[in-house]
Amino acid sequence: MPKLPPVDPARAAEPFAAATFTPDLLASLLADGDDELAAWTLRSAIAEHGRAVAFDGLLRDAMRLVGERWSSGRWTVAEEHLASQTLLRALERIRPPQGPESRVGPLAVLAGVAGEHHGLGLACLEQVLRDDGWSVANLGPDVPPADLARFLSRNRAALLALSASLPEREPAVLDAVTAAHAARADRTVPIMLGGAIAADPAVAARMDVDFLAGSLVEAARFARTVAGSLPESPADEDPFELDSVGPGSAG
Ligand code: B12
Repeated sequence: MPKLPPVDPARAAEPFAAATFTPDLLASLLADGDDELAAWTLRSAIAEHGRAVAFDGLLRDAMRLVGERWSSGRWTVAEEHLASQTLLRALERIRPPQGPESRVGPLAVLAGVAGEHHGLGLACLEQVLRDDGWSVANLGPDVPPADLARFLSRNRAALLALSASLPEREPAVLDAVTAAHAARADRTVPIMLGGAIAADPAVAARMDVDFLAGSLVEAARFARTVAGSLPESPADEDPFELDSVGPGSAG
């Protein structure tokens, strides 16, 4: 049973101190399948620190605990899977509100490289970028490079964010970067690489990318620089369309 903060109805409207929301509490809520309380802890941390800091801190540390308990055998794959699924549902509950501006903001394409099954970091990045006014196409984990290239050639992306965790994913990152460059030969789409692989300096040195993000705070900062350097685009321009994706355009 997770240790929940005490509930006193008379003090319900008072904000909780951030220290109440520990990674240990969040990890337990996630492994209990409680997306409602997990969302509440995340929402409180976001209110206090902002979304990127809350995700880089509380959320990442909670999932690190999940990983430790999984690899030490204290929890099984079942608990890890339940925690991951619960986190996805909790994230759905705390999605930033989507106003009309989210449809006209510059487009960021997010993708896990081929073979990469870790997708929670991308789900977090999606929310951070939406908060900053980006339109986001989160393609999720395990995107084949050829399909990524086709998506980029069909859509007016202003930023590509690639994700990879394990070191053995290096060839897949190189393939994704090569495919992205080939799709937009003018190389006008800056590429940012994130996930644990970006923290390995030896691997990072071999990557032909514009930015290596060790955290969502850094990623948001880079994305703001990119957004700030974009030419003004007409308000009615749809960032999702360069060519139509009708039946005739496949292949
Ligand atoms: C959940 C999880 C899984 C789930 C993922 C479910 C899902 N829907 O994503 C599943 C079950 C699929 C999985 C599989 C595997 N996993 Co796993 N997994 C984890 C776990 C517990 C949490 C990862 C997570 O989502 N964290 C939350 C996110 C938000 O944090 P994050 O990934 O660190 O991302 C942060 C930053 O890196 C950044 N970020 C992330 N992505 C991006 C992208 C961009 C563009 C940017 C800018 C930033 C950014 O933002 C985030 C917030 O700061 C970790 C434990 C840990 N220490 O993290 C192990 C862990 C990463 N997994 C591990 C392993 C070994 C595996 C497997 C090989 C296990 C196996 N034998 O099959 C497979 C590999 C699958 C594959 N082909 O990719 C190891 C990796 C060890 C290593 N060598 O690095 C870890 C560390 C567990 C451990 N302690 O051993 N895993």
